[in-house]
Amino acid sequence: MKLTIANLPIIAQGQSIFNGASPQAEKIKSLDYGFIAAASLVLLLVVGLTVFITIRYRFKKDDAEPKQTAGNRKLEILMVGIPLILVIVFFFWSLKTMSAVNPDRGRNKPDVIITGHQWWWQASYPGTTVNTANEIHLPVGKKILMQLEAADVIHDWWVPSLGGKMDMIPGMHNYLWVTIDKPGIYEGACSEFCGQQHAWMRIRVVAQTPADYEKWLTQHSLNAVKPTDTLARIGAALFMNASCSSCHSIRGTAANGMQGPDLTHFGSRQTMLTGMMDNTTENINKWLTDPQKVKPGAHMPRFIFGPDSVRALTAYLKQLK
Ligand code: HEC
Ligand SMILES: [Cu+2]
Repeated sequence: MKLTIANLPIIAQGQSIFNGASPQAEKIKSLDYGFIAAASLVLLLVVGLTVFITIRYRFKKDDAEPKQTAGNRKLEILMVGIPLILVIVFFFWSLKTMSAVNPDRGRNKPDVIITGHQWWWQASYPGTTVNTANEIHLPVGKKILMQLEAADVIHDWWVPSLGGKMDMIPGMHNYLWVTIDKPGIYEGACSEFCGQQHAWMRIRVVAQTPADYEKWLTQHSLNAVKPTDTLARIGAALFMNASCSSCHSIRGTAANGMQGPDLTHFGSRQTMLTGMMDNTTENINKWLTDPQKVKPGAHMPRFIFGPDSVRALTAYLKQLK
């Protein structure tokens, strides 16, 4: 079967760290297993001793006051020594994992710049004109350097099956390496509380074979198509006049706003509003009729459109493949 975006398998739907699909995630997973093993042993020891002592030294009739002992050098060394050794082991193991997963970027240039906005993701690809949102396309089998930024408040990038987690902080450039093993759709979410719609700030990484990725990049470098029928033409005119254009860009038109997602190729996205819903005519109609009802707090105002205007706008947006 040929993999297209429509039939790419959704990997790690449960956003699990145990579902690694990158060498970075694998390294983090080994550390996680180490932690879980050590924590389980400590838990077993504590519970075991508690149960043993409760039974062995329970109060019996006619028991005299037990012998009182103060201080026990051997026991104290053990009680401080074991936790100290555990902390030292995990400290160095964590450091080693961190530098293996996310080495210094040196002189490397980022392959993609991802910016967290309340409550959506912008992705631009240096060296191309591509600027897209929410569905982030990356090639498999290549070490990719992501530059992570924030436009407003602190956000946090985390796709568990692709490894590292990284804060996005206004005014700072953070970097994260990722190598994706196989094509698929990987899900993640913003992991730093960033306001009302934080929970709906989902991430979708669309990992493609290098050939498919290049095709996608070429296609998305193109300007937006012109509306092909009357309804869509009315929609395009409305888009320019109803101030949509002051917040959204559609390359090749006068719309060049930067407050909201770039819509140049909106019609080719499968989902909208950071994975909140499928990109269908019905859902776009709902969104344009009352954004605040669909995603309360979203930084897009409610317009007073009749159903005909909404239909025209949607017809236009659908054509922006
Ligand atoms: C004040 C700025 C602003 C204006 C004006 C505005 N939008 Fe938006 N729009 C946004 C923001 C911000 C989002 C992202 C919302 C989110 O996901 O939290 C958005 C999201 C969208 C989306 C979904 C994009 C995606 O990939 O999920 C569409 C479609 C859209 N707007 C169309 C329009 C249309 C059509 C108009 C004009 C009627 C319009 N917008 C006017 C700010 C604006
Ligand atoms: Cu966020």
